[in-house]
Amino acid sequence: MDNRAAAFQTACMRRFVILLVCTLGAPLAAAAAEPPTVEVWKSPTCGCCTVWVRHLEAAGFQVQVTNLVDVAPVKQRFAVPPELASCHTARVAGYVVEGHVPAADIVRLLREQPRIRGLVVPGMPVGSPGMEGAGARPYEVLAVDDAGATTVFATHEP
Ligand SMILES: [Cu+2]
Repeated sequence: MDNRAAAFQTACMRRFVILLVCTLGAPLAAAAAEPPTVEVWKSPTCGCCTVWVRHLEAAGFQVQVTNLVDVAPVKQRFAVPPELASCHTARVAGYVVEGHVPAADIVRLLREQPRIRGLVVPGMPVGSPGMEGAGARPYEVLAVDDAGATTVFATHEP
């Protein structure tokens, strides 16, 4: 290949890359501006679940709620370890979100995109979003990896 052919090929390649960035970049930028929809499964009578949904909406998330008398099969389907379970289960961008996880931690999850199954707040700690009230105590948001092992993702003080 002579120099001119090589230069032409490089120019073509550069144009191709620019085109690729332009076509892929626009929808990605739009996606970044608009947070993805959060799907939530909860019991129809769960009050704290509804307050948590309102908390997500107030933070700018679109939320799609499915009411189910028995949420356990959903937790099983998304491989939420039973000992880490809470009242409601959610999915966003392929991650599972179990329990009263603050919206700010979901925003961080979507920004950092760690290789984990999702985030959980086991039980229903008083002081977490949707569980406001007297007797708030510190609680942790845990990251669950694909093996079901946990690490602390965030700690929240009352
Ligand atoms: Cu709850």
